[in-house]
Amino acid sequence: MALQMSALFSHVRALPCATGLPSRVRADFQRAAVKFGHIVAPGSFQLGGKPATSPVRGHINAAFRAEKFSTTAAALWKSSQGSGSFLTRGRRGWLGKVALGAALGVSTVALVRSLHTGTLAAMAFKVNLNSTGGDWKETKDFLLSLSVKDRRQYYKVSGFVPLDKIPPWTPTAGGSEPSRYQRNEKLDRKISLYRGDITKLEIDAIVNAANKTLLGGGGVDGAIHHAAGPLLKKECASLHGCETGEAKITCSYGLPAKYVIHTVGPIAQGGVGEEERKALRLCYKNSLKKATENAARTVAFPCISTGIYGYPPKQAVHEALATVREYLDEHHDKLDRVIFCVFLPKDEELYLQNLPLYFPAGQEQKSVFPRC
Ligand code: AR6
Repeated sequence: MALQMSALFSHVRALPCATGLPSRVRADFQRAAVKFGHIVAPGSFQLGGKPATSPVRGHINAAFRAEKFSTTAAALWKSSQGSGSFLTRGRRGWLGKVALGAALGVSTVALVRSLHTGTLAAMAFKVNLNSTGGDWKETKDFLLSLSVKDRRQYYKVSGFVPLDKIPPWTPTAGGSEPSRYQRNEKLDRKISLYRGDITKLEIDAIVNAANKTLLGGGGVDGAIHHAAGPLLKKECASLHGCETGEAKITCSYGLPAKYVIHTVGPIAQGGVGEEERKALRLCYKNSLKKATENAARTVAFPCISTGIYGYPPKQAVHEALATVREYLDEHHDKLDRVIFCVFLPKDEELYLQNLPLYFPAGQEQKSVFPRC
């Protein structure tokens, strides 16, 4: 508990608007500091200082998860509300309020309970995922600061699918074709084939097969925007589009996934050449790169370009599997699971046929090179 309190106080110190506190609230803080002086590092409780960063949120969340702090200060909390000047604006507002509540000794259990019933969180920050009027930056900061469990109350989709309901694919012996890659045991349990709606997956990131505007469309793109709510489009608009083969990342708002990675596949209605093949590979590679850059360890892909953009699924499956295999060979320590999320039974069949070529079983492995 000492550690958690110390973290909490040091982060209260870090809250940027703390310098603007009214003297009454400042005094409350100082009283709280004295009260917890025996567990707070000397000199760690000062007002003013560095800007709030995500570790601030992390520590506050960590503090929430602790069993309890001490006594009550609800009245002080209420009075600071009345003063109307404690971090009332901006994305740090709710953080400050939560930090104040905790720092002043509201039991963590009470804090958690009030967060769940929406009292404290709702007082501090109104989350409205159905309105275009909301501030996407504040909402994003708020949602990304929550644990998966706390975020569940904001899902707009029903029947979410957690990772433990998506079994890893077990390498099996290849069919008639020889395996194209050597076996790599480090990749065991890192691949899944899942047939269903990608918008339901409660994982770190889902990939969207978007278009260059990033402003939504049909197919999986339409499903993702519909389920995420209008703030997704607002954040996407701030990204100024995306070129074919590139990838950009956003918050997922009402979706169970934490992030959406938007990529733009090649349009292949006139046939597939080297350019389209390379572009499709880039979609997978750049999406995985975006995931690892953002510490997203579980990622799901739809069958990019194989719907409205007309890339033949029988060819696309090889580009998808080869690119993921090569990326995982190099970065297996940064990813826990890559899920091929297919929607159509014929795509599931294609992946079942081809997975053993890229993720072969040890004993059954065959060489890609002809024997002399
Ligand atoms: N979950 C998983 N996969 C899905 C879902 C879903 N909810 N819905 C469709 N799919 P497409 P594209 C599969 O057409 O070919 C949009 O208008 C679908 O069965 O969504 O890259 C964009 O804005 C198919 O296998 O994407 C672009 O303009 C795969 O998702 C354009 O379509 C991709 O089909 C992009 O076309």
